[in-house]
Amino acid sequence: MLQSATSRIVLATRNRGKLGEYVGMLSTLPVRLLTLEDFREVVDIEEVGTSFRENAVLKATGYAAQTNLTTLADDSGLEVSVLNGAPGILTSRYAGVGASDSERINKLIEAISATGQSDRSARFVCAIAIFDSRSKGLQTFEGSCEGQIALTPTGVNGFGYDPVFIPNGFQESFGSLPEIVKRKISHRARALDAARDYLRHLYDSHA
Ligand code: ITT
Repeated sequence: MLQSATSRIVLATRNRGKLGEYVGMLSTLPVRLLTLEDFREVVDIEEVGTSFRENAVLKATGYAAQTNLTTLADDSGLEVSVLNGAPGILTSRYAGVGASDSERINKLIEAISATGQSDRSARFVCAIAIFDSRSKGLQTFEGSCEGQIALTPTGVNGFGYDPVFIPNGFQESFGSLPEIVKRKISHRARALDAARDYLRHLYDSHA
């Protein structure tokens, strides 16, 4: 298929781990992938929504308005059963702004242990919002991945809480499992699978 001048999509995230996963998972789509690094003047969008979906929409529409291009944004996080769904939409700020992944993981392990309960079930959730700059249409898609929080972190693959998240059906964390596994079964992979037909339609009609 010939690519038209509009066959571009902005992956609107400052999270390099997410970005790497999208580049891998979107490699078969006939589009040129751009990132926020391609737009030096872009101002960060505040995540003031009350759900993953609302925050993904804020990011997709906010960055599309600044780039004038079709934009895909992702808001995601971890919901832990014994913490009543926390950290949820506050996942990236769980140990304060600027904290490291290991500080966030330690805080999570301590919070679970402080409940005194043995249930370690949790789920990763991902909401994707895509704003089509041509039709001005907005679509959202969601995916989740159920699992358990490990007692201690293992592995160096992935990012964020991957070293302590053991997806159901596996014995190892996303940090230890081969990256190809995460790219098939993760919350992000599932949300993107739900978005694939829409993306194909979008770029077929752009060509
Ligand atoms: P952008 O808003 O720029 O995309 P962010 O890191 O702030 O980057 P979110 O607000 O969506 O993104 O926060 C999601 C946080 O949830 C992220 O920082 C990780 O700590 C965690 N997270 C999300 N998906 C994850 C995954 O696949 N593996 C491990 N941790 C994940």
